[in-house]
Parts: sequence; structure tokens; C-alpha cells
Amino acid sequence: MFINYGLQQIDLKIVYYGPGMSGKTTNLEWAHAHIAPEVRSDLLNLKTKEDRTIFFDFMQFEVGKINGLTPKFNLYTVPGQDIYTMSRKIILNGVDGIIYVADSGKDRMRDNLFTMIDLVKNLRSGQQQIETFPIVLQYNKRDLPDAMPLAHMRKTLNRFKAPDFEGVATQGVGVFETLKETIELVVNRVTKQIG
Ligand SMILES: Nc1nc2c(ncn2[C@@H]2O[C@H](COP(=O)(O)OP(=O)(O)O)[C@@H](O)[C@H]2O)c(=O)[nH]1
Ligand SMILES: [Mg+2]
Repeated sequence: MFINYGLQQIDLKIVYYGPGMSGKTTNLEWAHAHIAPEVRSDLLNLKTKEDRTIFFDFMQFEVGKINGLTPKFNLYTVPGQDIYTMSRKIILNGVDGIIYVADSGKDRMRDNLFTMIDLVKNLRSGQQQIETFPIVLQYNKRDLPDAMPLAHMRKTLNRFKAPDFEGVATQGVGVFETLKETIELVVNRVTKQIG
């Protein structure tokens, strides 16, 4: 969070976290395509030539007011591949809310779990506890024929009982539900902090 009282503006950071290929960039692309251009920035992708996220994707948008200040939401995705552990840590710097995008594919549960453990560790090193942090889970790729049962994903990944949603990001299913819930959690927390 960063407050600029001169501009009456508050910068808030939301990060899409999760294993590589779970659909983080797809979520952001859908949101970008369906938020009015007047209130959002362009989408910035830093990709490799194989079209995978190398460092992050970024988009900013404005919505509502917090105590008279205009909140600017800065949305980032992290790269999920193992070699980008450091990037993930850096992108979490100053984070206000997290959207954890899990992959429902049967062979992805190990990756989902490892990335969740990585997140818990990174939050802790930033003096944050996952149990009290504004975080929302999205079980994405529910359209896959081999999708893991929802109850199993919940039990494995959401022991701390954060709000969670099913998603099919390629069709926009769950994208705004997840984002809205995260914004609500973030705004509630920030309102308490600055109120
Ligand atoms: N079947 C299916 N594929 C998806 C879904 N969401 C994303 N994908 C695909 O999964 C791949 C990785 O998505 P991407 O957003 O780049 O993943 P990221 O690495 O988390 O940013 C792409 O081929 C997407 O089209 C979904 O809900 N269902
Ligand atoms: Mg990506």
C-alpha cells in the first residue's frame, strides 16, 4: 500500500500466485478485456518466446473510493516455474492481496501444493501470516475431463479456509468473482488500517 495524499490516491497491489500454467495470465487477460478502457491501463506482458510468463504481467485499474481516496489496483502475475523462485519473492514485496490460482489437472496437485508452501514461506518472511492475509483461491480449469474433485483440492490447498471459487479462466468463469472478493478483502483491511 502506498498513499499519495497530494493526488488523493492509494496504490494497492494484488498478485496472482500459483504454479506455472495454472491460468494466472489468462485471468488477467480476461479481466483486461472486460474492464472499461477508461478505468484501466494497458496490459503489460513480459513473455518468453514460448509465450510463458518470464517475469510478470501487469495491469492497473481504478474503482470506488476508500475514505475519500481513489484506490488504484495494481495487478501482477508471478511466473510459476521453479527457476523463478526469486522473482516470486520480489513480486510479493508490498503485496496487499493474493489470488492463488490452482490447476485442477490431476497431475498438477503436487505443483499446486509446492507453490502454496512457497507462498506461505514467502509471506512469512515478509512478516505476514496466510491465515489472516487477504487471499482468495481459484480452482481453475474445472472444464478438464480429469479435474480433481473440488473437495480434495479444498482439503489440500485451503486448510486456512479462505474464500474460494471454481474457475474456467479461458471462458471467464470465476474471473470476476475471484477478483471482486479479493478487492473486498483488501479494501476492508486497508479501511481498518487507515480509518
Ligand atoms: N482447459 C483450460 N485451460 C486453461 C484454463 N485457463 C487457462 N488455460 C490454459 O492453460 C495454459 C496456461 O495458461 P496461462 O494463463 O498462460 O498460465 P500461467 O502460467 O499461470 O500464467 C494456456 O494454454 C491457457 O489457455 C481453463 O480454465 N481451462
Ligand atoms: Mg503467466
